[in-house]
Amino acid sequence: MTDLLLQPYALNDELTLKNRILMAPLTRCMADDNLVPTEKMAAYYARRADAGLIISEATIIRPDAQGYPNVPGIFTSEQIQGWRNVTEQVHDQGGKIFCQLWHVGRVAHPHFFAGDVLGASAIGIEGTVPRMRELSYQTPKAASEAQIEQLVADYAKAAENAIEAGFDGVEIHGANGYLIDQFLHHSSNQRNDNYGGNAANRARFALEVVDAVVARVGAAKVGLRLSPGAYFLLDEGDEQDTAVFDYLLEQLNHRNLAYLHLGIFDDSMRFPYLGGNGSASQYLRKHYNGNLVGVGSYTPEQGAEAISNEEFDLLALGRPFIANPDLVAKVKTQKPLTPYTDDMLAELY
Ligand code: FNR
Ligand code: 8K6
Repeated sequence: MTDLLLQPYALNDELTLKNRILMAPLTRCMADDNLVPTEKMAAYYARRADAGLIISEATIIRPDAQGYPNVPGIFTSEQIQGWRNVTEQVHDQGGKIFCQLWHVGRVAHPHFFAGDVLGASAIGIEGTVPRMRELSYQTPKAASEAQIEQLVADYAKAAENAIEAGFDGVEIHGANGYLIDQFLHHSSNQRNDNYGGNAANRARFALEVVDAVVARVGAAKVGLRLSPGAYFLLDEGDEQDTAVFDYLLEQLNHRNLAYLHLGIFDDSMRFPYLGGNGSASQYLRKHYNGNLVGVGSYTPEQGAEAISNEEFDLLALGRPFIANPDLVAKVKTQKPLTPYTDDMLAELY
C-alpha cells in the first residue's frame, strides 16, 4: 500500500516530486538572534532531503510578523544568505524545498519588534507567547487599507527573496489562525470596508496575496495552506466562514497553483458547518480541483490509503519527520517509525 507514496508525482509542467511524501512545515525556533537560519538548520533539512518536497518552517516576511522567539525571516540579505546555505545543502542531497511565508497578524508581540500589532480587526486573543509566558497578547490595530496594500507587497517581496535564496517555490501560510486566516474567519474579521462583510470581501486579502505572489514568481511555484475549519488561535467557526471558503476555493480553481495544503493537526477533527462528514480534507476535495495535500496525525499507511481512496493527492507528515529524519527510507524498507515525543523539540537533529 505505501508503494503509492513512493511514486513520483508531477505537480505541474515545472515541478515533479520524486515521491508523494511532503515534510510539513514545522516551527522549531532555532534561528539565530538576527533570525538567520543556522548551519545546524541546514544539516537538519538536508538530512530530510528524501522527502518529495520539504516545506520550510514558517518564515516571517517582515519584523512585525513575529510572534515566537528565534523564528527565521526572509527579509534581510543576511537571512537570504542563511537560507541559501539551507537550499544548497538540500539540493546537494537531491531534495526540493519550498519556503513557507508567514505573518502572524494579531499573534505578533511587540517584544520582538518596534511598532503596532496588526490584525484584520481590533480583536485580540487571550493568552501568552509560548516559551515566553511573561508576554501577554495585545489587542491588535485593524490594518488600514494602505497597510493592507503594504502587506500584500511585502508577501510578494518575501516570495522574490525566497527564490533568490534558492527555494524551489513558496507556500503562503494562510492557515492556523494567523494573519490571512484572521481575515477569512468571522470571529476575527468584523470589518465593514472592502475586506469585511460578504464572502468576496473577506476572501479579498487572501486572493490579493496569492495574486501578488503569483505575479512575482509564477503560479507553478506557489502553494497555499488553508484551515477551513477554525481550530487554532481562533474562536469557533460557523456557516458564515463556510461561505467565505466556498468562494475562495472557487476563485483558487482558476489560479493553477502548485498545490493546496490543508492546515490542521488532526484530520479526524469534525466541523459540522463544512458539510459532508465534516472533515476539512473532504471539504477541500469537494471544492478544489487541483493538487491537494492532506495532513493531520496520519501514519504513512493511513495516508497511502487516503490517497488510494482519492481523498487527497499527496501526504504531508510533520511530527513523524521530527522523530525520523530517515522517514522515507523507513517507509521504503517497511521499518517501524520512531514515535514522536514533545521532548524531541528541544534539539534539532
Ligand atoms: C507545526 N505545524 C505548523 N504548521 C504550519 O503551517 N507552519 C508551521 O510553522 C508549523 N509549525 C509546527 C511546529 C510543530 C512543533 C508542530 C507539531 C506542528 C503544523 C504541522 O505542519 C502539521 O500540520 C501538524 O503537525 C499535523 O501533522 P502531523 O504532525 O500529525 O503529521
Ligand atoms: C506554528 C507555530 C507555532 C509553534 C507550534 C507549536 C505547536 C505545538 C504542538 C501542538 C499544538 C496542538 C494544537 C492543536 C489545537 C487543536 C485544538 C482542538
